[in-house]
Amino acid sequence: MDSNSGVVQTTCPYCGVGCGVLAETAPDGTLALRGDPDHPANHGKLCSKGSALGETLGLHHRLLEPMIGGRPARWDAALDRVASEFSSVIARHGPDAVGFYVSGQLLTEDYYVANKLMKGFIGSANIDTNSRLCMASSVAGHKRAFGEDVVPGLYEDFELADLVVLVGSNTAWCHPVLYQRLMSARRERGTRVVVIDPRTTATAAECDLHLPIRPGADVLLFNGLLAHLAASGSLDRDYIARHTEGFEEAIALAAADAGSLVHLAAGCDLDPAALRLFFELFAANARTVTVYSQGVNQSAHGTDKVNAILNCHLATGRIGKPGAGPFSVTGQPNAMGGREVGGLANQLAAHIGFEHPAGIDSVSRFWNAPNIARQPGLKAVELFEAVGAGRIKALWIMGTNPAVSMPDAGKVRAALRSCDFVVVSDVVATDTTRFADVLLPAAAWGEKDGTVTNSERRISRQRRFLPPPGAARPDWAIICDVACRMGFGDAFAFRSPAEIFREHAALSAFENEGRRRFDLGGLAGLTEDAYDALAPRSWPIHHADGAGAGRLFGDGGFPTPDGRARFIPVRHEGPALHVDDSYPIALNTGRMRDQWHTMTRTGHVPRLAAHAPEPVVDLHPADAARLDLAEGDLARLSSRYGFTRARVRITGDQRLGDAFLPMHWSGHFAASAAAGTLSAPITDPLSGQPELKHVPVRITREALGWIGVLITRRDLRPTGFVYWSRAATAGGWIYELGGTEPSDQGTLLARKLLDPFPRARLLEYTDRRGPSFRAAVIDDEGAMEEALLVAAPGRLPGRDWLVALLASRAPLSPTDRRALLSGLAPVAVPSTGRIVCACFHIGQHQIAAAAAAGCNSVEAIGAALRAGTNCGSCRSEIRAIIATNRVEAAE
Ligand SMILES: Nc1nc2c(c(=O)[nH]1)N[C@H]1C(S)=C(S)[C@@H](COP(=O)(O)OP(=O)(O)OC[C@H]3O[C@@H](n4cnc5c(=O)[nH]c(N)nc54)[C@H](O)[C@@H]3O)O[C@H]1N2
Ligand SMILES: Nc1nc2c(c(=O)[nH]1)N[C@H]1C(S)=C(S)[C@@H](COP(=O)(O)OP(=O)(O)OC[C@H]3O[C@@H](n4cnc5c(=O)[nH]c(N)nc54)[C@H](O)[C@@H]3O)O[C@H]1N2
Ligand code: SF4
Ligand SMILES: [Mo]
Repeated sequence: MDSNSGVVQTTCPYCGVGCGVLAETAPDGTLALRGDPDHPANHGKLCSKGSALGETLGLHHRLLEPMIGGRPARWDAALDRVASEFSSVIARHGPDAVGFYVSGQLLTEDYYVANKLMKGFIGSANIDTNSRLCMASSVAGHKRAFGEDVVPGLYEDFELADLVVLVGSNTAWCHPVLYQRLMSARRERGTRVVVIDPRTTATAAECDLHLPIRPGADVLLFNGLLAHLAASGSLDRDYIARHTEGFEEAIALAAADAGSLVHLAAGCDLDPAALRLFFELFAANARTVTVYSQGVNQSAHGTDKVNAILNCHLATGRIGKPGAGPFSVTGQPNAMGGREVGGLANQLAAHIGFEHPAGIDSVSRFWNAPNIARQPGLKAVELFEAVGAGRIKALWIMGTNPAVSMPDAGKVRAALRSCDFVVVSDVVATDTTRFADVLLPAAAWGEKDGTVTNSERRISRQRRFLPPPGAARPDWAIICDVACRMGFGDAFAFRSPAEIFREHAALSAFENEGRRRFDLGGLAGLTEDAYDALAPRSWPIHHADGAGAGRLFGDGGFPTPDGRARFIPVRHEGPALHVDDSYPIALNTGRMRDQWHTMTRTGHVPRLAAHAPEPVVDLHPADAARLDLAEGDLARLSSRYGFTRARVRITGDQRLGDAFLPMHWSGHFAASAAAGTLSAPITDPLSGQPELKHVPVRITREALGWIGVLITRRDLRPTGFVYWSRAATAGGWIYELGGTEPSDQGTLLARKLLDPFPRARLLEYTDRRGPSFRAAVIDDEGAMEEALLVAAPGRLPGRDWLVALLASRAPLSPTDRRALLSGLAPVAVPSTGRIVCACFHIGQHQIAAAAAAGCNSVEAIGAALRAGTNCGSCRSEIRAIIATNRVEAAE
């Protein structure tokens, strides 16, 4: 940190790319954030979410003081209460009657003390993390093949590869800066890119070959690839012989499973010629990187999917070499750090598991913790089942929103409601904080110090550049205070995150002797100053100085007893649940470009909301026709577990029979749109990761009698509506409303939203012929404070000008007032359409107009409108709009 100039180097709190961010405070106190040109992950670039970080620092919904039973309390009282309830449950029912559910949003230091408290001192391993929903299959796959959870490669490999295969990864939206690094390399050196995803994603829109695979068929595909590599003489026999075990069994099963190309293509529902092309590309390119994420992990057979991919890399010796390797990209900012400390219930600490008593004894001695847990604990889905069944009586949730993000989320909410004692540490109010008996306000990004580890094992500092608001405190300090009150003061007397980090580093090296690659021994003696100045470095780190490690396993040396990697024979199984007459559509869930998870932070930023303002379910045209659904209809989706509602979008990007729903909308942003409510709590038997990418659903049309829009400064959670969803806009919110009542009843219902305002401030107009209703609320300065429009479906007037009036806060002219009542804009406001470029706020219609006027490349659009010239996250969408324009022009 350069304290003189007021520039603080920190790390983005969103995805696992782990981009460096500079936070600069000007002399007048204003804060500016930008990409850190010196950070090796991003070299100064940020994506749309990273670029908007400055807009998330407001105090919207921030928790500012502890609460007990919904009432403000002092820290002392709250901490005493947590410690005494946990201690008393443990005394009465034993340590396994309590649980922690933590998160990859936590910093390594927070994570370390939470894990140490539960496993070392409470003596139970019932601490699990949202990484169970995210990375568990990759962890299990790495451990089976390599003996340890290690990602062998570096980001540079994306740039050095000749072929990059993206499997179940919408990299363009979910790891955008890394994706842009790949795209620059592709422009410079012609890297071939293959995308394996059932959907035509933004990532698939820009590749050499897209394989729209049948959901869940990845094991079959990679078994087919392994068989092809063997049959075509593309194996690295030397690497196999010197560094691996089990090849013969794996190839035998793969060949039998895959069968002929025609059989294989039918199983994967792919064109045999495209499949062959992929196999040939893979066979021909020694420099191949295979990137994978949730399309692989979030599956009932996710671990097998991971190993099917690893088998192909081991068989070709393409591992840990420049431009070659399997690459599991991590989701959350500190998914990797959580794995390092042992945050998963089936790991103990520092990459030591529960398999060997010697390892457990070693940690027990290091921590001086005779009461250490000796068995794995409950994994997330089991943990919440135990809460629901009353076996877990006290639960502490930190930095995650399981009421929305867990599968079968309705049941999770019921479990939380029934639990005797629930503690939640969060930075804002969420759907989960509603269930808290004790609510603890945590310091947020920018307000706390610590470290995170990104997908390439690189540890970076998050540094504080703001004071925590109100009484908010960093998680590590909260956890240590509770531990002290439970009588474990000696082991939790940490005064700083640096002190915790030193202990974490020392544990990683303790009695290690080269057995575990995760080793931060070189950092165990870091001074406070050196910790403050710590530059981003990849582990293993054996020396205090130096650049950190490079690639691993290029010349074998796997952390298994014999130093060899394991081939794992795997057989195709497919998804756990099948579609049938009652639930005929396979629902896939995942991410949108500009929202982060349950929208607790990104949902409040207008320019991030504009890209996807409503919960939308994507359907293939033929499915929509079969289900009698039209574009923009409100759909009801139901699975065996629950139901949600979302708008219909009809798109050829979906496979026939599949639908896609984003995972982001919670009860804070829509009436009932949480994807987790539909998802099945069915898990991979090895990793415990739930199958979030596949659940059979039924989709029907809600016969809406009316629709409405409320444009307002108020932050509301409306009740009594069949449908509402909201999106942040400049100066307030836009609420979409709808109901199945006849439209006059709908008007009455919607009109109630205006009850808080005195009649004198209302302008109202009911059009009996329509019938439609329009109203506006005028503030003391004569500006529009709120506007409500209600009409029959398809009859709502345009609202762009009302949104502009809300933002302007200017007093209304007489013309504006007349226009408010007539429902017609006083002057024609050109509609920008859905926002595509979040950085410069450029909409679909503007890009289409520029394309029609002759801008026929992404570069030309950039020159004309600036769209796509900053973070680049929208470049593939711009390309798609240009292509559509070309088709339309040709017709
Ligand atoms: N914008 C944004 N970025 C994020 C996040 C966010 O919330 N928003 N979250 C971060 C986190 S925590 C994570 S874990 C990552 C996730 O990053 P990704 O894994 O890239 O994201 P998802 O959209 O969950 O899923 C990826 C793709 O898997 C595909 N898929 C579904 N089923 C299958 C299948 O059977 N086989 C194959 N091959 N593909 C399939 C889906 O169609 C989807 O396009 O993103 C991180 N980055
Ligand atoms: N259907 C479906 N469900 C999914 C997925 C899917 O693809 N489909 N993906 C899964 C995956 S991969 C993931 S990672 C999860 C994510 O799911 P969640 O973990 O539930 O998502 P977030 O919204 O990131 O929740 C993080 C919470 O931590 C809070 N927070 C942020 N910083 C801090 C901090 O420093 N301290 C504390 N105490 N709190 C903090 C935020 O305000 C927020 O409420 O969702 C999973 N659920
Ligand atoms: S790619 Fe975007 S979200 Fe991910 S770390 Fe970088 S700036 Fe943050
Ligand atoms: Mo994740």
